[in-house]
Amino acid sequence: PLVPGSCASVLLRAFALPYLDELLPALDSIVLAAPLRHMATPGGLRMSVAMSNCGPLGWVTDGRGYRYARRDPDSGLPWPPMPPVFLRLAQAAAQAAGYPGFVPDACLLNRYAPGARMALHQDRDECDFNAPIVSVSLGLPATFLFGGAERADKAARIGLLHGDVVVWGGADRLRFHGVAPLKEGEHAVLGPQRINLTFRKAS
Ligand code: MD3
Ligand code: FE
Repeated sequence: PLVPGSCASVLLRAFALPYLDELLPALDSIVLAAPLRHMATPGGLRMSVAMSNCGPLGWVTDGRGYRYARRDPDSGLPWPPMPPVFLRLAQAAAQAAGYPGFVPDACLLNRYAPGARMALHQDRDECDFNAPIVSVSLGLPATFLFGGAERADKAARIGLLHGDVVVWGGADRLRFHGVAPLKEGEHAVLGPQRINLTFRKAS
């Protein structure tokens, strides 16, 4: 269990490291085709995290709300395909965490520069809350905030490092969560940033 009293999520320390020689060049290609951008919340605020997507569906936000879309709204093109190494990593992690048969159709790329953060929220835009979300942390360390069923519930703080993978599912799937402001730093491989990948079954 990640925190006492929970058993639905599994932290796989360094699980992504053996995949990175293949995964990082694929990540570069994705952000060339679909650049990271600061989307606007429905309320009109610019997100401090820069985002892009790969796979059949991509998560977007704008003045009309949050949703999954088949096309990049900036280019009008379909999102770049999910590279085979992304899918292999996500499926191996889900399997190792006790979720066999995970088939993600969306991968959200989040880029945190120092100071960027993600406020407490729930992920509710997917159709099937029985499917887990697999997250892969790359680059600078971050403090993940793992709250409860209500926004006001006290959040546990979990340090996530380069290569860590977390599989979030079951009773934890709708818990509030967020990321504390990223501390300044320089990662040996990724430089002054953290990149997080989240694999989802959106439809
Ligand atoms: C726990 N991203 O993109 S990933 C997000 O590090 C998001 O960029 C964070 O929250 C990041 O929506 C955290 C880990 C994560 C993702 C989804 C969850 C944890 C979750 C859904 C339910 C519970
Ligand atoms: Fe989230």
